[in-house]
Amino acid sequence: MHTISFVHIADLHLGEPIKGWKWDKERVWIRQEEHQQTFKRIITYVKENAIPFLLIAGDFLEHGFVTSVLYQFVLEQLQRIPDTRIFISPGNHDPYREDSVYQQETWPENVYIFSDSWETLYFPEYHLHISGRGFGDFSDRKNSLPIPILDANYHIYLVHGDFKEEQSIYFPIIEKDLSEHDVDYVALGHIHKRQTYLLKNRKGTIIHYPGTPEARSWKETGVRFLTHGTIDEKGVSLEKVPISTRKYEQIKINITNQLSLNQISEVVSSVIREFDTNDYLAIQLVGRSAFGTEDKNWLIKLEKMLPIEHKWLFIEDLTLLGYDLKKLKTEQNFVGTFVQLMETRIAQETDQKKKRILQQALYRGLDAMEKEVVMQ
Ligand SMILES: [Mn+2]
Repeated sequence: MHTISFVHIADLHLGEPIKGWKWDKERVWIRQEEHQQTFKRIITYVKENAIPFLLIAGDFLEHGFVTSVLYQFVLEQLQRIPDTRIFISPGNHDPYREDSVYQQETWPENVYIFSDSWETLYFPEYHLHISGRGFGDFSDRKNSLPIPILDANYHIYLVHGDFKEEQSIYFPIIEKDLSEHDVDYVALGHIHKRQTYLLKNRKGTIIHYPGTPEARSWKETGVRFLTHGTIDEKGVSLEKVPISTRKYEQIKINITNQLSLNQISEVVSSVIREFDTNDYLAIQLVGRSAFGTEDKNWLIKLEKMLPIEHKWLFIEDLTLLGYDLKKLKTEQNFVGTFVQLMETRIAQETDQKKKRILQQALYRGLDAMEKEVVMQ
């Protein structure tokens, strides 16, 4: 029996305007270009590994944003792998509508685009059935599955949808119904986070979302992958192959205990040195600090003090206003006594974890007392 090798991707959203861009508009084209580079790299991977099947599980080309330049680019890429059979199951962002690029443009012979009803194709040399369906429009509440094939050797479903979400308006896929099918692998798209499910049915069906190969939002941090799968008599195995061009990383740094700009820059620098100089870093400063109120330009000053090899930093000040402890301490009242007592205890504490808890307790106590004053 043959071993079937395939690459499964989804949710490229090529053409979609960049969301949450944190740098100047003049440079947003760089990010757009990176999404295309990622697709190009996927095609190169398929070519170099002579993969016979490429499965694209929807949200491939963003509806309404596919310019003729983008279409030409995609076409040229697909033409680089004429020996690979390419299957596309349109998603809610690239539905198989009359005004879609899928219906309006011509596609190479090795590309098969599924319409809005299930179809099953058979490849005798691999003993493989592939069933697929696409969105006909921007939403689809009605769940359905293909007609099961009896005695099929290998069977793959390719579809864009919401697994386990029975009320979804984006093609619900019901676990119980799917369990009754003798399918080896369900290649899904829609959820941007990579995930895999295993059904406890006869074939031990594997259901898989590869996630976005290039981050589309700040929720999609870290390295992104394509999925390289194989099916043989032992079953399905999946390999994740890093494919993203550049990573988004979101970092929270607590600066409560940093009292000078130098101290803050040291802490921030040591954190960002852990990351690639190529990464897009969104840094959120949290904790207690009075810097923002005392110096309006402090963030600009801070940025200038950070390692210059990191060119893509975005620093956001989310700190809460700190208290002027020196001043409070001198007050001859309950607050002054409280600050004095807490500072003594913090100074005496040698356990770093307990020290942090005491520091938090100091600020929470001050918050509570402040509220009480307002209430009186
Ligand atoms: Mn998507």
